[in-house]
Order: sequence, then C-alpha cells, then structure tokens
Amino acid sequence: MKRILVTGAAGQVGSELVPALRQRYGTDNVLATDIRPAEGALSEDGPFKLVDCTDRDALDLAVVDFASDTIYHLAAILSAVGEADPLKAYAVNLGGLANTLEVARTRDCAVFIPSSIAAFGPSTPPDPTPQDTIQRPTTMYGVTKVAGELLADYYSLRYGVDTRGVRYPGLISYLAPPGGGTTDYAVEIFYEAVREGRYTCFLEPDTQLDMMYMPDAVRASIEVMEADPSMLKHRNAFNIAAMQFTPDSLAQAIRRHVPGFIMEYQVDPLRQRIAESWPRRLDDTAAREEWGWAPEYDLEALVADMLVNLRKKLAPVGD
Ligand code: NAD
Ligand code: AKB
Repeated sequence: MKRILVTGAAGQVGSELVPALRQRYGTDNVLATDIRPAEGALSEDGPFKLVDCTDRDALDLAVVDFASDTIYHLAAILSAVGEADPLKAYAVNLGGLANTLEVARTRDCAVFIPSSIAAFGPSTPPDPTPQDTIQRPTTMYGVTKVAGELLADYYSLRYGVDTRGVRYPGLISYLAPPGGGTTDYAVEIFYEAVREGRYTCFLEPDTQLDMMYMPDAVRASIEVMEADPSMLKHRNAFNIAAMQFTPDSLAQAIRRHVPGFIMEYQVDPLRQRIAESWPRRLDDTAAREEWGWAPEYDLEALVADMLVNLRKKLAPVGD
C-alpha cells in the first residue's frame, strides 16, 4: 500500500484530493500537510501536520517519519496572488518544488507535480494548444510552472525519480475556495448566483479559457500516478481538458437553472491580461493515448452539480 504525503493540502485541490486518496489507499496512509492549519475533515479524519515546503529539513523529516513513498506536491502561490508578490511566488513555487524533488531523490519517493495552463503565454498557439509547444509565460506563476515542468523532467532523466504531472485547466469546485487565481471567477459566480442571483465578473464576457470540474481533476491526478510507466512517452505536464467556456456562456448555462440571474462586468486589467495570455483550449491527445485520460463532466453537468451542492452548503442551518 502507498504511503502518501500531500503538501499544500489545505487548498482548493488538496481539500478534495486528500479525501479521494484516503478512500483509495486508506486513511492512515495519507498525511495531509500545509503551512496553515487545516479545517474539518482534512485534519479530523486522518493525519495532518504543519509543514512549510520551503524548509527542506522539515519536509524531509515529515517524509521520513511517515515513511512516505509518494509525494503529491500541491503547495503553491497562484497567478493573481503571485503577481502581488512575485518573489514569494518564486520562493514557494520553485524553492518548494526543488526541496520536494531533492527529498524525493534521497528518500526514493514518486512525485506528483501539478502544472497549469499558466505555463503557456501569448506566443503559444491558443486553440488548440499542443502538448509540446512554445512556452513563454508572462506571469511569475507561469514562469515557475514552466520551470517546474523542466525541473520535474530533469529529476526523472538525471536521477530516475518517478515524477509525473498534469497541466490543470482552471478548476471549479464547491468545497474549498480558490486560492487567488485568474480563473477564480468561475467559482465565485456560483456562490453569488445562489446567494444573490447576480455576479460582477472581473473578466470580459468573451474571454474563453480551458476549465475542469474538480472530480475530473482529482481522478486525473490519481490516474496519471497509477499509469503503466511503459506507456508514458511524456511523464510530466500532460495537457488535460474537459470543457471550454467564456464568462458569458457560463452565465447563460447558470441562467438555465437560476432564471433571472444577472451578470455584470467590472474588468480587472491585470487578470484580464493574464487570461488573454492563456490557452483557449488544450489538446489533450497525449494524455488520452498514453494513460487513457477521459473527462466525465461537461459544462451542463458541472453547472447542475455545482448548483445542487452549493444550495445545500449555503442553506441556512435547519433547512
Ligand atoms: P491553493 O492556493 O488553493 O492551495 C495551495 C496551498 O498551498 C494553500 O493551502 C497554502 O496554504 C499552501 N502553501 C502556500 N505556501 C506554502 C508553503 N510554503 N508550504 C506549504 N504549503 C504552502 O491552490 P490549489 O488550487 O489547491 O493548487 C494546487 C496546485 O494545483 C498548485 O500547484 C497550483 O498551481 C495547481 N493548479 C491549480 C489550479 C486551480 O484552478 N486551482 C489550476 C492549475 C494548477
Ligand atoms: C490560476 O488562475 O492562477 C489557477 C491556474 C489556472 O493555474 N487557477
């Protein structure tokens, strides 16, 4: 049975990936870690430890104490927050990854490393974006993501570390809030649709981005780590895709469930510029061919499931 340590586990992805890993590999075999205390199930239902991934000794100790053979390295600073403090994003995203890879090398662990659509930039072909193409991102977050992809490849080639990863699109979920990215509007809109019946969007109505519902992202993260290594021509940074939409088409889909939903726009120039530099649609042929990737949720299924679950979550106590 695997022994898995998850960094950055209290965030949007970890809040759903950790329970899925615990269900699959056993609660006691998955140690959730983060720099901040976790709330609810993450720390109540299984082991949790405070670990700062920029502190290599602390990370090493946690891996040794838990006898981990696998690390899911989720700790990161996302795009919009990263532009507010680029050097912090550099230190956490690249420093934390370098520490994780060194610990994995010396303690013989496999590592899951998430990259992002942010690893691409304005000179990348946007629709579709090939698996292997130009990567000249213009955010610090993107710079750390493309460098992280290369570092993961390097540790695999140079030291034989079993590094694997996917490029997540913008992720949509109802359990934990997003951590300060450019795609956050696609989560906020659902909360405001349920609470207020209206939302003011910070991206322009026709800004198309690649997006995915969290259950698909969680499944992809587990499936790529379980894939037959002899089938993998790539190891890291697989494009994965499920759906593409714009703020306007998402609002229309929500309106089919929330009649009268009002969408207004107050564009944030920073996040608009970032969004315009990212792919409109990823070509995920390599993931489909090499490890059988296939999404389950399209836009209609996502919207229906988000609204059902958020209505339950936001219902007044006693309802
Ligand atoms: P998040 O911001 O929600 O969570 C990141 C977590 O990392 C937070 O809980 C934070 O406390 C923790 N953290 C920050 N600094 C740390 C440190 N020094 N040591 C340990 N933990 C630290 O992010 P997320 O959405 O859960 O993202 C997880 C991974 O997926 C990241 O690598 C991110 O780049 C990638 N990703 C996410 C999305 C998305 O839409 N959520 C899309 C593409 C890629
Ligand atoms: C962000 O918007 O920064 C993230 C991402 C796409 O990596 N959601």
